[in-house]
Amino acid sequence: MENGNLKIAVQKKGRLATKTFELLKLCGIDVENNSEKLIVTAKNFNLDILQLRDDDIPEYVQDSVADFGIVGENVLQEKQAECRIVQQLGFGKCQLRIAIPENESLNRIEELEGKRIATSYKYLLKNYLKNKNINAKIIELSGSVEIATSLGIADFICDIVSTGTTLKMNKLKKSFVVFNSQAVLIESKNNDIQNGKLKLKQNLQMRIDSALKAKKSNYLMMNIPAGSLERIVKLIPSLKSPTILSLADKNSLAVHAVIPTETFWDIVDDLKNEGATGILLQPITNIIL
Ligand code: PRT
Ligand code: ZN
Repeated sequence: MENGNLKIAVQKKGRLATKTFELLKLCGIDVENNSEKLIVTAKNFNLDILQLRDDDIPEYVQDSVADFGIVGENVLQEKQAECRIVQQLGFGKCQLRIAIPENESLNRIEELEGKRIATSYKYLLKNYLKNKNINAKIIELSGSVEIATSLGIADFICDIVSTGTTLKMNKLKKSFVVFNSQAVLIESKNNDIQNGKLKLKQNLQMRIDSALKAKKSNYLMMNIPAGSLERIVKLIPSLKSPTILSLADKNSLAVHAVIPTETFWDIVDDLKNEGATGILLQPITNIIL
């Protein structure tokens, strides 16, 4: 469907779908999340959203059917598609791990030698074992990998782990990390794109970048005694120089700054000790530096 719209391939249903649509919303893109349709078109941006199985996303992007894709890095690397990672997106975090029966132990990587390991991630596991100089037999399964040891078809498994609950339920425990993954924004390595689309692509990329930066930052506002200004400015890990505003009360000032969210609780006691009052921390939707 060539209509000049930018195209992004996303997971139709599953662990990445909700967060992906949330991200588009944070980018100011208004789109109906109707998973029954293959393609939905944004209402206020020239963007078609292709809703697919996650396994198909790398190929759609590699072949330039979609200009962008959002997929787990585990799937991207497993498929070995010719795609470039534009950005890590900070959600869908998980690990591809070796897991073993809970009553067994695996202390050294060399103990994998000669073992049978069941996985749906044959390529990633093969690469990992090769780098560690281990010869093991990879049993490729397309699903339900966690029951392979109890069925006796493998000694260990290699599967995606997030909370570890699935392993526990199957009397398994986690061992070595084969691959750390999260959702990534990908594009084709083929740079052949029309000018109009390139502008749309850059615009969407800027919106995603700004939404991700905003997620990590908050807007800090407070009133301070004028005499503490120098010391308080030193305490604030501001993205840019903080804004200082005068107040009707000449002995006080208002200070506003964008700060990394995780630093707030580290500095709040020091701010209070310097006399800061009315400390407010506000969420931000977008940041363009
Ligand atoms: O239908 P489609 O093919 O699109 O989806 P899918 O079923 O293949 O994938 P889906 O929706 O399960 O996962 C999509 C992506 O989310 C994966 O490729 C990973 O990048 C990421 N992700 C994050 C996970 C998990 N967390 C996760 N916990 N993918 C799978 N799991 C599974 C895992 O396979 C195991 O069965 O959840 C179980 C383990 O979870 P815990 O929390 O019990 O440890
Ligand atoms: Zn899948």
